Amino acid sequence: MEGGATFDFAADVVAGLQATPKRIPSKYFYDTAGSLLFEEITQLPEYYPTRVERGILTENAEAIAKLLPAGRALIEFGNGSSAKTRIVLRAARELSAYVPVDIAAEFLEEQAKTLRLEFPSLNVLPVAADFTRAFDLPASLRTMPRVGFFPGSTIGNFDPPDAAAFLHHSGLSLGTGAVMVIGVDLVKNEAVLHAAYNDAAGVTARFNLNLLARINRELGGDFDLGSFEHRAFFDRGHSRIEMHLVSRAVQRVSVDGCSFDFAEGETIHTENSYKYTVEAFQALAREAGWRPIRVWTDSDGWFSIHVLANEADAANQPGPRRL
Ligand code: AVJ
Repeated sequence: MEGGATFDFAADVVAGLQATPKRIPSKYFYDTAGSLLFEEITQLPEYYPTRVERGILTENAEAIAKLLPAGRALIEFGNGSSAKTRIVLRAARELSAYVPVDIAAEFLEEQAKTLRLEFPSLNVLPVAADFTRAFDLPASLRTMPRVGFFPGSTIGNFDPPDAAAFLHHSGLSLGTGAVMVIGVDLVKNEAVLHAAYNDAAGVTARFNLNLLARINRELGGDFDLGSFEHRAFFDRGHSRIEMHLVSRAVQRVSVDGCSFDFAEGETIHTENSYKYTVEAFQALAREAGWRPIRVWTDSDGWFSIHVLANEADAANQPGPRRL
């Protein structure tokens, strides 16, 4: 997500380091180095979400394809570079259009070219936009029924009110009658969660510390990477993994002409990754105007793929709803 027009890296870093407690938004993990490290994370034995979600998609590709009858447009929140996109595109024959929506316009175009070669009959129409806000779809989609696709439990990076706001906005962008297919990581055994964010090979630690390296590279920061360490833990009260960078000593760091003091043990909060129960996620979706119509999980119940329907009156329906 480098160079996105609506992201102001310098201002967000300075404001976040001036705040108490210190924090930096997790969206800044993904420069080129960070994106490569995340790719590496998805292949780690401890990092189950990518593998398990891919399994659920593969097993249920036919059922998902039935949600995409001829003439529908598939709108992905994200650039569509993943193997998961291909599982859906391969299963969904006769899709009228595939629309990846991402802030990073250049990467989006590259991905679109690759997909056009792989799927010559598919109309790939990338949209460069910040999908956390309402955005306009290409005019050619106006008459097509729409299906949103938001895999990867990326929604877990939003605090629940922001997740609800995202779902509400996406409902407005996709329109009444739209369907949303969304991957959501689930609450589970704490040891499994802990290991997924504290891998033995230390890739997640490098991913977290790359944020400081990126600040040094792009904002002229002078972080000493050896003076900070990775910490990740499950906070059951908030139902989220928190990632932090912990200062190993009293130190002063300067970024973009501003200096910041750290106490020994003080942290920069770099990420929240919320874990839901199926019921809690469905309640959030309902609040945001979507009606849950299907959910699949793996046999361990570690990850979920939800299908939601955007009905004009979904938020106002009384009583328990059909599943
Ligand atoms: C891309 C947000 C789904 O929260 O698991 C992986 C990012 N952070 N390891 C997640 C992440 C640390 C990931 N998401």
